[in-house]
Amino acid sequence: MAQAVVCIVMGSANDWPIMQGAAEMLARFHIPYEVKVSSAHRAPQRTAALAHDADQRGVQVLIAGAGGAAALAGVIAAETTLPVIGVPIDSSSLQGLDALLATVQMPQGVPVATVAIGKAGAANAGILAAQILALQDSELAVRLRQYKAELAAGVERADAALQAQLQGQRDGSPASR
Ligand code: RP5
Repeated sequence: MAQAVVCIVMGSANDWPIMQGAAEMLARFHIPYEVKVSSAHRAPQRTAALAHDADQRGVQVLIAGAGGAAALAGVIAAETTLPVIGVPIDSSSLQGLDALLATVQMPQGVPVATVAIGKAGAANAGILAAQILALQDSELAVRLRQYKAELAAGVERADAALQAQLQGQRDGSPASR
């Protein structure tokens, strides 16, 4: 397997159904990644070591997802100069608002690029990691442009389908007879 250039870390194995979205995006763009469970609160030394050694393993971007009082992304950012993307996870009774605030409200000097809560955020974290890597990888930049074109084409198709449906309703309505 190719050397991982993105490291996905999550606070609990229970976060995987959400964080899988980041992994799927990385796979789509042919980016080798590794996935790890580590917790800022339950395993602080493991988390610090994982972040501290990341660049020596060839990692270029870290994605950290956690719920509740989510310190994971911030603790990782404290231990590395690699870019860190934080994904707040809606795993608590506060539906991720707690994790969002804990992840985004970093003190000056230790940035975490925080994305949306939950599944959309995890997918966007994968795309953002790809965009960072694409600065030094022109083939990856081409794949990202294709992805954007596919998004736009999907909107065109959805609009065409809606227009056809509305036209069908108008054609079938009593007022049009
Ligand atoms: C956080 O606490 C984890 O990221 C997870 O979202 C949440 C609950 O963890 P578990 O108790 O399910 O392991 O640290």
